Amino acid sequence: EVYTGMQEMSEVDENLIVVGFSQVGSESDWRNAHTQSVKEALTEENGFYLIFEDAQQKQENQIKAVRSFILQEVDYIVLAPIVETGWEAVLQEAKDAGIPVILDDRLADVDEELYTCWVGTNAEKEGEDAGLWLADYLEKEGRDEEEINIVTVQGTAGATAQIGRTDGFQKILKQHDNWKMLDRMDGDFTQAKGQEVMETLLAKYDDIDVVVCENDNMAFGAVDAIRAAGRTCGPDGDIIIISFDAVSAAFDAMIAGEINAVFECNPLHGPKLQEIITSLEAGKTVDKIQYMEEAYFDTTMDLESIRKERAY
Ligand code: GYE
Repeated sequence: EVYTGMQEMSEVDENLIVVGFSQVGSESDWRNAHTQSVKEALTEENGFYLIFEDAQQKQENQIKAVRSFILQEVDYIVLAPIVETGWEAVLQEAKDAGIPVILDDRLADVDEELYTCWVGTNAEKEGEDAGLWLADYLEKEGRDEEEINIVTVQGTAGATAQIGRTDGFQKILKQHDNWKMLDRMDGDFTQAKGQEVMETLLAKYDDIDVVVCENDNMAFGAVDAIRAAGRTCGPDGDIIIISFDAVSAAFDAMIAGEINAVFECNPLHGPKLQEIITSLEAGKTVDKIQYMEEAYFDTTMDLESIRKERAY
């Protein structure tokens, strides 16, 4: 049961740890897996009372949610900030109220006194890994001297995952004089926007060799746009597709030969949050920055077997 409505707060068993969680939205498969993981870990059975608020991709809704958590005097606030900027005031309010804030998934650009710790992904490393993979792939294909035209379908502008993946890939791009970034466009991490942006890019450029999609759902949209334009992609097609997240549907797309490689972003943060809060309750200190473990997958691997072992 997910609770809303302040008057019921007095009915909550006082032995439970009350956590207010402000989620970004439900823009992607990754996000849905992330929500589910948090809901499955912070249960009454495990000693928690979770107040879940979906901000529908709007920062103002997240700010409202954090303020309502403060009014409800929750024990902890978990915040997945949609973008990095604009959090100073409301997080200061939480601090003044004495409520610890755990940043989750994305970072907030605030004084580090304003949050207890952060759990998430090393997005910059993911971007770099994607660039290194591309260099290796092109070399194996005998195309390492060729002029390579790249476009990026970017995640929500100003979100940690967007900034990191863009910067990380750019770092490797700069090491290759023959790689050219033709364009970067915002696809807001959704499949519909990814498709729309890819349609625009295909209309604008007829010589795209590589599409970097900053999450899987945008990659699914991009693949649809490429096929609708009568073009081909994947290992046997003429456009290389690189993506991030590694949700289950991305394995289908790699197995179907539509996407070349996916850089994993692990959404299963629930157990980690449970562990952090339990430690804090016991008066222990926790690491300020906590990265999830991540791998990458491409079509040269035994994807069917790998997928069987995976939980999302
Ligand atoms: O990659 C994307 C989601 O912030 C890491 O947000 C997260 C990203 C994830 O919408 O699919």
